[in-house]
Amino acid sequence: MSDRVKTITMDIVEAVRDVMRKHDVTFAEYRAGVGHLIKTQEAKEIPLLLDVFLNSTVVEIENRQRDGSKAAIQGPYFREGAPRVNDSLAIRPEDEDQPRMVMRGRVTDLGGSPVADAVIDVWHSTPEGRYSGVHGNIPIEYYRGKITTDENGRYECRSILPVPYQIPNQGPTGELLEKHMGGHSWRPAHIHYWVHAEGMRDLISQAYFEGDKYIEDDSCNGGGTEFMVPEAYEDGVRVMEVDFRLDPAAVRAEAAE
Ligand code: MBD
Ligand code: FE
Repeated sequence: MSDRVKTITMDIVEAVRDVMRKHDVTFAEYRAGVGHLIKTQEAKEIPLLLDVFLNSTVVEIENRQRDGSKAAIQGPYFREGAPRVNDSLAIRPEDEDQPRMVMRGRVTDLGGSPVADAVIDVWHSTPEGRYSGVHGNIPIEYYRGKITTDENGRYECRSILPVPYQIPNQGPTGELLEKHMGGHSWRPAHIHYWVHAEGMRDLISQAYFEGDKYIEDDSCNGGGTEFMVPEAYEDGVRVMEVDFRLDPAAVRAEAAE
């Protein structure tokens, strides 16, 4: 048994009980809440629901321990096993005419020395704001890949440009955000990154595009302008220059006994 699981679970239950008492929650309301969770489960939206409300809090806690680049929310649509890519992510044939971007930058340690052979998992949505391997029948090979840094810590890879993005809003999570909470389900256009390097602390991050009105009005509380990349073009292609300064991996605690 893990003391931490027990302690946190009891605290969650107590926190929810306090909210119920504060608002005199009725039996009918309680059943409505249970019903909403059943719908969320049936729509396979539990990861989405939790990430909308709570991913940003894990990020906040994580960032207290970081001296280098800050982490951002991961969202529910990372998938393991993306292919290694060189100069471009795989582009769907029907998106050939879409505007392009080039992602590039440098991975360094806290002192600014390059980190070679870092692997950066990148993933982003289609121009309809959907993720491959998750929504519809978009084959998983599109818009996902692992980029490797060269001996100077540099990476560069092309893709199409993601667009302002509405999280799936036809199900219970959208209903909660829009109908019951009077909000919206938009996120700024974004690229997701997960940086891995030997001896370094993993970094999960995102990049937003300057000029996107949802950067500071994000349904998922995505960290705002801190992750915004200034608008820049090269031969008409949007350049997304993002550097990552990695913290060292946490020193493993020696076995206590
Ligand atoms: C996403 O694509 C996303 O990035 C987040 C944080 C939540 C829902 C969908
Ligand atoms: Fe996303």
